[in-house]
Amino acid sequence: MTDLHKLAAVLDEAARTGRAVPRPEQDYGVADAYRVQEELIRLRLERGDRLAGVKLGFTSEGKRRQMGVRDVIFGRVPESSAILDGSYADMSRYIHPRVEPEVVYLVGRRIASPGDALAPGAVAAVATGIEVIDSRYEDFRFSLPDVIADNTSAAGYAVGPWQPYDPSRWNLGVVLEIDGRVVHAGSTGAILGDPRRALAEAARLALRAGTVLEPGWILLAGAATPAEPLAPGARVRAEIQHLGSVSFTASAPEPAPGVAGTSPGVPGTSRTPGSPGAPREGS
Ligand code: OOG
Ligand code: MG
Repeated sequence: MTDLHKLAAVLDEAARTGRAVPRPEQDYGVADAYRVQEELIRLRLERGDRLAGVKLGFTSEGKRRQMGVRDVIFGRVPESSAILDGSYADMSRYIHPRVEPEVVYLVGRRIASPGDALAPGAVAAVATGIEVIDSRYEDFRFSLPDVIADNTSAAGYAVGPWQPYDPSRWNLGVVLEIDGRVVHAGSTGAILGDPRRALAEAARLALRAGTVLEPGWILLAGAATPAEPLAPGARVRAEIQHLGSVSFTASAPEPAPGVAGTSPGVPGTSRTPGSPGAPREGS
């Protein structure tokens, strides 16, 4: 367990400093990997962060094929990683970020078991989201335990306007655009074969990780398409049929010291002071 604590500290530091680390040499299984994730989150919460909710990963074949990993994974979404719809994502936080479109559910009641996920009011609302994933491992390469330990590469999330939840609308078109060009298109039906399974699946994995889903939390159901690299200055937009859209712009690089003038999109110019994700976490 000491080694697992050490791994959590190394991954936490990598996320805070935006510097990639080599994959761990030690062998460990999925159960230990979730322990590392829990410790990693404990370190963040200790610094004053809060949980916005949870996420699933590798719920679609497109993602599994892209990353060479087969099992569905569970991670936690820190509030400090929020990106406001229509604003800027602070690129100085990331190592080698990628973006992917997400169905986002708003949890309506406490869910302590997969059965609770089927109760009326379990989902309070639904929205289109974009997740920023940013593996803390060099070259974005990892094994299944590695990515679980690294909190499933969770690094940022944006949520569009909430919509009433209509469970009959489960197979919906999804597009991810960069600078107005469609880079990935798919269907929400690719998520677990039916995205209505996401809440029960999250509850099952949460239970195994020793936690429950709280009302007001979000759930990212897992990308329906492969992820796309995020370059500075890129404008990212995701749209899901009937669920609306969400967008943000990746902050441009800071002007070199001594260069007069500022470029549009410099971090700090367009954010609401004190908004989630505005200051770098831990600074
Ligand atoms: C892991 C995160 C996977 C998803 O939606 O499938 C994920 C990764 O690809 O680095 O968030
Ligand atoms: Mg995702």
